[in-house]
Amino acid sequence: MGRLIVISNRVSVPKAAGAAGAQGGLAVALNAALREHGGIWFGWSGQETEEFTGHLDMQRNEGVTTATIDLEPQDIEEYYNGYANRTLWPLFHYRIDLTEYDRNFGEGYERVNERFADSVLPLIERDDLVWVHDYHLLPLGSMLRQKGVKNRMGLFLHTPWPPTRLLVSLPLHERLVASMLEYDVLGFQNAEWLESFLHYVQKEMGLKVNPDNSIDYEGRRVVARAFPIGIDYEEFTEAAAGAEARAAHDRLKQSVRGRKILIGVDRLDYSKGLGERFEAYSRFLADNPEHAARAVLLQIAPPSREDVSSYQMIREDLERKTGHINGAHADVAFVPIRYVNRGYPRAQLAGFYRAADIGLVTPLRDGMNLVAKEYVAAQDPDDPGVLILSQFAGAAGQMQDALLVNPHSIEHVSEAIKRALEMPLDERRERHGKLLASVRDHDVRRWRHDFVTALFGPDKGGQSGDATGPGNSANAPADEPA
Ligand code: ADQ
Repeated sequence: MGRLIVISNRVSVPKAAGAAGAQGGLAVALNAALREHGGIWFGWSGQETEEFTGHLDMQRNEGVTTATIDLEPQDIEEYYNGYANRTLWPLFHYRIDLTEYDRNFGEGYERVNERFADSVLPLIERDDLVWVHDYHLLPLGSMLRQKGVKNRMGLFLHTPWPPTRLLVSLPLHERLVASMLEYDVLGFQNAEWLESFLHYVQKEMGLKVNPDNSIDYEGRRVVARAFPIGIDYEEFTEAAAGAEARAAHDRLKQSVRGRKILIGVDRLDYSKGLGERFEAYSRFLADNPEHAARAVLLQIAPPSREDVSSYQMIREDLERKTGHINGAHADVAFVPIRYVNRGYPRAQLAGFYRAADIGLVTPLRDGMNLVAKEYVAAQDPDDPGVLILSQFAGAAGQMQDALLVNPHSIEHVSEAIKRALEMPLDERRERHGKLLASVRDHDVRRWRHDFVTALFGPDKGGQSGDATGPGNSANAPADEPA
């Protein structure tokens, strides 16, 4: 059985057990997959070097081998800040108004993908399975093929896939998508993004999609499927029940002195709909004076991609809105929005979620959104909070028992907040029970099991012929991370 070669833009080096709480569920899941199958996690170190050398920094931590390369400043500017985060990220989140089409970005993207391919090539052995992650590395598989790699290779896209009518605004879009068809497995977060991808290959490339959603391309069969990602349910519920979470829960509860708590936890990103959320909260305060002084919105938003100007703009916009709303509604002993720009250890985050009466998850567009799932997993089942979830998050398909909202409508979100605050205990419990079952059943272990099984292919008991997606793989073994 082959090893796994996981390739992503950045690599998360596994931490010792005591520090495990600092790692995200995705990193934990990929490290578990690497421990089980053996192999290497390869990517950019996050470090800058004056001139690219291709030097591989190999490390072994907690049973997992990582290999990283440094990139030079022009690579980081054109590939990472440029094509990945100024071109593909906004376009894939339906924001062509923010999408920058710069030839240098495209060239830098191809150059860095080529550098990734050259650097990882000597690490790949004959029977290895290659699992590439995300929009940074779409053409990597085709570059590896050009260098003679015949191994099974798969790509999982963590973001949405945009509708064809938006994607065609990208120069050289045909070339980008054709390069993706060199993978054996293409994984998307949900049926909607998968459908958009299949629409593109049919309409723009004239390819036929088989009834099982596979695509025959240049003599090979490419499997395209939805693999909805989940959280590490066990790890998260354990963290939520621990002492660190309880302390964080109590600290937050005491600080609000009996007021209801609404919580938002998002990377500071325009796709997360934070400005619209603040406006909806402001509308709620104005329309419901009886609730206004009895609720607090805690918005945790660690800055990300600070070298990109649209991210600087959203930060300024949110600071202005917070100041404005707090100025209008605050009292000497009360501030309606607590806006915090920092990260927290996962256990503390779990405690904050548990303390909150409402989880406010209102992205304008999101591949999946794990915060919605974490919020549900952290609740007290006897007295759970209410999840308000954007209908445009990939998670909405699996979380129909949340209060689903259109995040663009401040009236709609404001009404949902009121409804959530007034929801009777029976209804809260019923909704939460169904949501919890779905979060538990579609956890990150099942996600990686389903993807790796598909990557093995039909000869090795894989499910590549199964068009119905992970919803049908309830028999997936609950394989434990080592
Ligand atoms: P993100 O856009 O980063 O991920 P999300 O799925 O919500 O979005 O994951 C964010 C993670 O960061 C969560 O685990 C959350 O707990 C953590 N986090 C956020 N703020 C934090 C803070 N202040 N302190 C500590 N932790 C914090 C991308 C896609 C998503 C997709 C994921 C996984 O954009 O749509 O769900 O990948 O595929």
